[in-house]
Amino acid sequence: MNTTAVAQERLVKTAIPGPKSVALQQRRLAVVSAGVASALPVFIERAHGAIVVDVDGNQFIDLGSGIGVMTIGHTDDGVVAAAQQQLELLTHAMFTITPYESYVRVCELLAEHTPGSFAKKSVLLNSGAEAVENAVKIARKFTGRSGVGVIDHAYHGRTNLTMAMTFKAMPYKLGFGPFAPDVHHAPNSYPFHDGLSGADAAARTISYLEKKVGATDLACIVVEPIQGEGGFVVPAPGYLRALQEWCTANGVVFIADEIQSGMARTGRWYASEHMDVEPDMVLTAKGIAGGLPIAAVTGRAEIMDASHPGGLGGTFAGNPVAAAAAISVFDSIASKNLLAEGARIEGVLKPALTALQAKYPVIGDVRGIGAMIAIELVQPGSHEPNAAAVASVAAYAAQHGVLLLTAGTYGNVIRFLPSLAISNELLTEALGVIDEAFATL
Ligand code: PLZ
Repeated sequence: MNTTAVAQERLVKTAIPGPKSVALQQRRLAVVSAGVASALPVFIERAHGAIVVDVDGNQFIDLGSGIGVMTIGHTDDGVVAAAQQQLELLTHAMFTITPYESYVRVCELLAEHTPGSFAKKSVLLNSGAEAVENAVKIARKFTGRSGVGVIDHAYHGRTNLTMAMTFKAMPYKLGFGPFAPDVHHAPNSYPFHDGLSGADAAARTISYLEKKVGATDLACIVVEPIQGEGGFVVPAPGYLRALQEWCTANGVVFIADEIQSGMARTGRWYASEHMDVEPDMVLTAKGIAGGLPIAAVTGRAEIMDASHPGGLGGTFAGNPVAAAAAISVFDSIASKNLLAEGARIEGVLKPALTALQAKYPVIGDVRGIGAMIAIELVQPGSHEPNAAAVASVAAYAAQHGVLLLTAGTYGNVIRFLPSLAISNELLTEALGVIDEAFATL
């Protein structure tokens, strides 16, 4: 199949959703669990670069990249070729039965590109939540402690432990408990709302954990350097650094969940690099393999070796096809200098969104780094959330061929996490649609 045949242009041919999507939605409702909802009932047939094509032939500018997965672009030629080639050679072996080189190569690349120049080792998994689970497991084994510190507005997954670590009850947790014990939320740094310096916000987080749990009972603190589902909350400068220093002083493993913020999304390999921290463990998933499912825990060798042999694994974990795709993504980011694209995209999005903010007082905050930018919508003149405005803007954008993702504990954030392959022209065109959407509010 010629994947490059998708023209990089927006095209709305039918009502959204179109008739074929409507028909598929009927079939879906009969057999897919109601628990699996979709933000937009538009069925996607193909995609390339920054354009997604639905079954009715409508072409959308994709500003969400499947929640930050298609970082180097949909059906990237290198990823497709690597996966196709690998499929014919070896589709599965199970690394814990008989190893293969690509698993090792992915771990070498992770050791090279995650922050910190110390010796590192990795374990490969299937999903982000599974990476979080394993990170906690390893930190507990290493420290002999059980407490897990997380911060308000965090998102870490949908499994039992990671539900406990995720902040927002609806839709992630409500009625799904009881949850894994010994997980403790502490206040985060949220400059738009708390106005605190990084040092003051960190002191508040630390004091909370010291009082509620006690440092000597904490195995780890898990933080997203930029909170993803929470609404691209960028902590105040110095916040993460102070948390890390406290962790180091107290024998607590400092874990960066970079599942959404990592893999070149912010113009660095990992967002931690913007914040002057070298986490003891870094978690990677989403963008690592151009859409194939693979995830990783990478950490200081002595921590990663804490598990007894046989303690870590999983049937599909580190699958050879997904590993081949991951190697290709690492190669593309390095050889095509994709780290430069984050700054380019920020350079288009931030000024344009700031200009919209001046025009539409419903936009309370513009924030983010690289290709991870968000706007927080408020009741004009206040910091009160405005989820209704977010829903209207996203709906208008979808009707006009722009896929927008929402976020935030209060559902009042629009996040922009386009592929690094998106052109300035497409970005500008999408921003024009968003401007119209605000004008119709
Ligand atoms: N940690 C920081 O962003 C996944 C979830 C979408 P999985 N975020 C998108 C949804 O509605 O399920 C995520 C994340 C951070 C962990 C995860 C979990 O990664 O691969 O979805 O398990």
